Amino acid sequence: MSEIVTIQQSVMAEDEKYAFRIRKRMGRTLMVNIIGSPGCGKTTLLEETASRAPFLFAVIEGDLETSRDAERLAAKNVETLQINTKGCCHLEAHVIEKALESLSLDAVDVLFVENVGNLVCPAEFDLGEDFKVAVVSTPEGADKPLKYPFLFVQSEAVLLTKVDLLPYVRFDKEMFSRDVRSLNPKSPIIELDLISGAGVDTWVSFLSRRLEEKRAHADRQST
Ligand SMILES: Nc1nc2c(ncn2[C@@H]2O[C@H](COP(=O)(O)OP(=O)(O)O)[C@@H](O)[C@H]2O)c(=O)[nH]1
Ligand SMILES: [Mg+2]
Ligand SMILES: [Zn+2]
Repeated sequence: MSEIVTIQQSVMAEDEKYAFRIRKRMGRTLMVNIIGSPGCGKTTLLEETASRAPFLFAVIEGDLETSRDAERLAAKNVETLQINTKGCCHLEAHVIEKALESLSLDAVDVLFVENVGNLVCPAEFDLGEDFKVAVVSTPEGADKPLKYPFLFVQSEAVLLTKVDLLPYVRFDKEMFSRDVRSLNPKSPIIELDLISGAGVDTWVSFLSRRLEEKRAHADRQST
């Protein structure tokens, strides 16, 4: 048992080196790691972001199989690279570093990673991102923050998607907000209806603000 723990720790320590290099390489590009269950709306969020964002972005897509999500984003003229993890339930920094070789980031303001649909281990891996974002959709139920606390502690924004379905599903929004706040007092909770697009502007403004902060920070570092 203790051996397994040791191996896991050493793999994660090794990955921290890749994450450190990626963070350095990003320069003025904001890197955002999007984490949520399968079907919560991660790809739809990126499609809607493409229609409204004043910044240019690229996406690294993580899925076990297929390049369907990459194709959806390519149809929106977003530069996308699909990673197939072939059974692995999260992305790791060494895989991201390899993927970066095939992306041209020169003209890109923001790099999104759509992580493998999973609320558990993606939260534990540093990909070299500026911050993680947790996505939950209303049909999943309001109890998810306390059941998967680490993701919500780690995330710098919490997105609640499919709010258009609130009249049809049992979702206690007050409990959800209270539980998120108990784990993470600061991060914004952004409500989204990705069918009508309601809330997407708030998400885009949040990203624009974070991009400005990143650029200001990077410029201070280089002077
Ligand atoms: N009603 C509703 N459906 C949504 C919303 N966002 C995404 N969906 C639908 O949920 C399904 C899964 O979305 P997708 O973006 O592929 O989820 P992903 O697996 O997290 O990337 C699709 O059928 C979307 O059209 C939303 O805000 N409201
Ligand atoms: Mg997807
Ligand atoms: Zn995993």
